[in-house]
Amino acid sequence: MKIALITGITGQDGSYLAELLLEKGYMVHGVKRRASSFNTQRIDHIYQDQHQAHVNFTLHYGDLTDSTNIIRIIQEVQPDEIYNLGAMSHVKVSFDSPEYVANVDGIGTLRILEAVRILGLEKKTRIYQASTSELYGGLAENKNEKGFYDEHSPFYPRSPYGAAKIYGFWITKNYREAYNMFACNGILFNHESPRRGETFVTRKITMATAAIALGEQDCLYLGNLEAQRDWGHAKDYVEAMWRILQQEVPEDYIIAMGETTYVRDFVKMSFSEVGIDIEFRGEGVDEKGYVASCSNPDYQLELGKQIIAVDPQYFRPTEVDLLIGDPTKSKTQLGWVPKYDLAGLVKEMMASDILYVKKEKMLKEVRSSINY
Ligand code: NAP
Ligand code: G4F
Repeated sequence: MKIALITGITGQDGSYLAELLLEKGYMVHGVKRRASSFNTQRIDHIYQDQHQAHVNFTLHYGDLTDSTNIIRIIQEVQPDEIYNLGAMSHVKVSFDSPEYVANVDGIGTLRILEAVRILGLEKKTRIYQASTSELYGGLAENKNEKGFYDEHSPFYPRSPYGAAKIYGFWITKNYREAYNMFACNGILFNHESPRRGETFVTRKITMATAAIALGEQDCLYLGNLEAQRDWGHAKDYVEAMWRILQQEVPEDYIIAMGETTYVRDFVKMSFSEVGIDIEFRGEGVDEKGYVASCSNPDYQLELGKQIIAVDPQYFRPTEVDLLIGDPTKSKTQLGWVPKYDLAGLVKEMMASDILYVKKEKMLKEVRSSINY
């Protein structure tokens, strides 16, 4: 039985990857951080099953800033595969905590690689590093002749997050070349799901769409509506991570859908999914979104009501304007075929967030009806 160790197992990707590897018969170990309140919501369903004999799932307390802890966990687990997904992953927040991001996302990667080397596991343990399309920085002149970023496009990170991740990328490649380790970078473009953190733009939009439709929120405030992203589904992307580590030769791969969409259009798609059409008027910070029509009898939205506005607090000091990746190498070499398109992703996220907001609304009503 193969043994996998996942850092960042409590995150969006970690939770889907854990499910995938368990399905494939792996023994899965995960690193979770100690927190003052529960932080395992995304994996509780797996954890609760662990007492059943067939579930091989173990969690270890740990942190990527703590070398001795990382060495001890890897020594105990003796993994065949390590997926280093742990990171402070929010680009905007990285401008507030640049040193912490460098420590976790940059040096944290080195700690994993060094631990494997110190323990003499270079031949046994394969390592996946969660690299990112943020490395490209969205510079138009760096796209290839087909208009995509590919595995040869130059990097130009535009945030402390991108700068930390570029160290993670190069140190992974260096350890592969210097010590012959099976260490690979997955350069993943944005991927989302109903488990996406609530402060990333897609989830912020689908949660707010549900809350506005159900009368629980008046207006959604966003930052740069002009940004364009290549969005896929996290479930498809963790499958690619696994495929990267099953190859004969270690290499780096882009994982992307090859299509890009404006943030503004993601808003329109989310509302349209629940029968509400939005019309945008105005420009820059004055741009606003209004209800143009509402065909869903369950939602009582007044026509012409303003429900979207721009709030400059969500702008970044330096922005990545446009990302679009070329998945040719991953499709041909890995045989990777995504099951979701953007419409399918939005549909799933909206269905999930409508249920979530309905449940929250019901709980609020129950709580307010209890006379303490
Ligand atoms: P996520 O939901 O933010 O999850 C990040 C995980 O890292 C969480 O489990 C978090 O723990 C953990 N973590 C944070 N700081 C840590 C530390 N100091 N030590 C150990 N663990 C720590 O991110 P994701 O979307 O699943 O992304 C997974 C990885 O892929 C990240 O490295 C991200 O940078 C990278 N990536 C993501 C995308 C994307 O579009 N999703 C694209 C490219 C690359 P808590 O739950 O305790 O916070
Ligand atoms: O959803 P986002 O915060 O994701 P971002 O910055 O692209 O980063 C994500 O993808 C990277 C891969 O390219 C990962 F490496 C990283 O870990 C993370 O998962 O923002 C997407 C775009 C940005 O251009 C942002 O300026 O949406 C724009 N945006 C507009 N309004 C907003 C908002 N972003 C957020 N978070 N919140 C807003 O209100």
